[in-house]
Amino acid sequence: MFMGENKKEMKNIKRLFIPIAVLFILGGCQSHTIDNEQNKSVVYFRLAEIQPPDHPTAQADQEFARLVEEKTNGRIIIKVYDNQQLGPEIEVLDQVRIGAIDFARLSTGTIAEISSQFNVLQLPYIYRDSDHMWKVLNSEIGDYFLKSIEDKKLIGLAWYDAGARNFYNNVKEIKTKADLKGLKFRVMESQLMMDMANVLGASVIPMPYGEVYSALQRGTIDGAENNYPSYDTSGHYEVARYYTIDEHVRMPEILIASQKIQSRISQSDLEIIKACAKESEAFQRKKWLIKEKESEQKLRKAGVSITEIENRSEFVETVKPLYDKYAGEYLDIVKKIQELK
Ligand code: GTR
Repeated sequence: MFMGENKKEMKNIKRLFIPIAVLFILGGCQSHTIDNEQNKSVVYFRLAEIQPPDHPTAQADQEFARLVEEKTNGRIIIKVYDNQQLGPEIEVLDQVRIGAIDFARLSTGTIAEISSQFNVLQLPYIYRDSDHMWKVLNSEIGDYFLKSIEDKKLIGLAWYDAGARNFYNNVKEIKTKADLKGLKFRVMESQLMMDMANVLGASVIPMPYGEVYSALQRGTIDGAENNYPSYDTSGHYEVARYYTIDEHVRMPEILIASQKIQSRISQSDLEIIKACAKESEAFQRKKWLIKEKESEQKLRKAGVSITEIENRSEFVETVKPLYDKYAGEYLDIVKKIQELK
């Protein structure tokens, strides 16, 4: 646990009072059990997704919801609210914890803000490549992390792919670490990501995903960092045309549920939900690989300048001190991850 986490939680609870009240008024009724025409009892749930409908994670949420409806014979209906309709990720996470939102697909970067050990899963350059990351997520390490959020009033359901994150900006081509100096990048509201960009020499401004496009337009920031599909579907490439492939982190996505859902469904339906979530992983990974390629092609056609950093050793060396700071307590897990072949 980070020191001061309790204090932070108190602040979060206060901060959430108004949005939650509004949510209960506007949306609460949608998650009540009702009778449909066949007089069958149906439970409705809401799933929060920040990405737009053409993004692979949003498509996987839909697939998950489809599977749940099919496998429960329509007893459980999950409605996906994509495109940030239910708010920024940090707030969605708080609301899932108190049960105001039932499900969410989030970045593990967001989860790490309430469970610091998640930083291990997104340490810069911890994975050799995508296959290595998936071996970790599909191993007992992945299972351990999904289970570990039970003490945060959450149920960890599944992992989705988010590729590798890369810097982009609207000032100049980045060829070396030194080129990052003096540029202001938006990062997620994640302490690790702030530190990572700082040690690489960049200035950082943490802000919600939904504010990045206009911040780039206004010049509040010079750039941000994300994977190909997000850079594409957010439209950020229209206002920041230099993309630098440095692959500083692989930050998996996670599908979670509120533990509060358990009061409204049977244990056997919960097991069905868990199985459907796991089943949707393969669907998402397939969609991910297709979209990553499509986005890259689209961006190249649109004239985006794409620079691959071939020798990443100066990046890898510079971020090493972050391992002690963020994984000092979890070096056993770091070792297990690194040794997994
Ligand atoms: C995306 C991810 C989102 C969000 C976003 C961000 O890759 O899918 O969940 O974390 O990055 O940068 O805020």
